[in-house]
Amino acid sequence: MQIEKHRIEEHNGPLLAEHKRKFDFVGSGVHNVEAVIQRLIDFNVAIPSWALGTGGTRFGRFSGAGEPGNLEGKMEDVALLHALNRSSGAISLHIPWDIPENYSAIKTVAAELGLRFDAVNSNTFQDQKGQPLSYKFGSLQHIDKAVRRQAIDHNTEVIRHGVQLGSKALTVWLSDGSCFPGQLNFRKAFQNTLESLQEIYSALPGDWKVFVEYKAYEPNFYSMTVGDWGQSLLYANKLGSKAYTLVDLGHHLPNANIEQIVALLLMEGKLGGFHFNDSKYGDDDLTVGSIKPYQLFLIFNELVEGMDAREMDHTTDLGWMIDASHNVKDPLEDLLQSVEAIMISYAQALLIDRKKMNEAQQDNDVVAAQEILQNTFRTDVRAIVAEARLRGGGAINPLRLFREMKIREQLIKERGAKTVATGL
Ligand SMILES: [Mn+2]
Repeated sequence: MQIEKHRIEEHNGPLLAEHKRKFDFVGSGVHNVEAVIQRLIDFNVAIPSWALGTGGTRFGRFSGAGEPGNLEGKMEDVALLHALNRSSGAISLHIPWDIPENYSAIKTVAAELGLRFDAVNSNTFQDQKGQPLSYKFGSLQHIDKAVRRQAIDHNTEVIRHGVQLGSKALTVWLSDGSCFPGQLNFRKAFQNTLESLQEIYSALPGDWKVFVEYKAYEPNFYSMTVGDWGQSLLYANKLGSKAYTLVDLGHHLPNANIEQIVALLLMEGKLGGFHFNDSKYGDDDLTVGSIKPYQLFLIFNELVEGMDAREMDHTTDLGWMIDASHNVKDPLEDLLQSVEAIMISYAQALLIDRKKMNEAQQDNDVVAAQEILQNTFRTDVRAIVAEARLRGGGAINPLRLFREMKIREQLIKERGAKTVATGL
């Protein structure tokens, strides 16, 4: 299904007066409100192809209904989100869960829906049906050259799919590591992984990037071969100028200062991409901003400050993606909430008075610095975000319209109650 323009206008009409009242109030206190709105209109977050179905845990999966059963259906879902919020105009494909069978047909669908293809993601953390060699003891790090070869070939195949669709980046997340002391020679595991990544790197087209994603633990619980940002940065630096570190918010040990990591990676010109989610304990893959919204704001504060210091384009110079799982919510509603949380934090970060912040830091005025951050964090910018959405042709309240239109019920009617999206 697609959402027609008039349906959005019918939704916005009765909400306009109240929206205007709120926007005028918050907008009048913001000196650069027009510039902020333009930045928000330009900003887009990619939706991964595995986020359109209900996720699961190792204990079970409780599938929803009306899930997209193929890639076209997943693209249709992303287009629904984009029609509602105008900030989700890209899809990130996971290979082999979503191998495009007919490139030109898929590209036509994307063009019709107004979507572009974001980074492509490889998968050497599972054995696929009919796969000759197993990744049980790792992939790019494996002691057996033949297993490494298989994993390298898979990554170059993913690049080939991405080239056909117009993607410009490969994201490599490895589950490689060890579960027990003594299982691995750390140095050899690193070197095998580096050599494998070097081969993958050499297959990258000239205008491509490779993102090396790290994770502290799980599925390996003693060591991860790309376990933290330092290790990822080591690989990225050794690989070359097309290699970057990718930060996934859920992939840190508890209480890690992610905003500081972001600041330093940006300083080094080595932050490439970002996976948004939230967590209470580990890699919980919860809705963005649902647990620690202040942390999300502090991260965006560093992102904006760091990107501006390097004169980077906020929209295109980093890869932005949501990486979450939806065990108890409708995936589309969850994604609308996640995108909204991202836009709010981004808007707030754009409001920070950098001159005053610098002065406070130069004066060692700790109190003033905290006041600047917290006054901004406590500013309700939702009407500014809604104004950007409105000007872009979206809904004032995407979630409310999703429910008013009974979109999930319509998808169930079209697709059936028993469809299950490909994924974990
Ligand atoms: Mn991730």
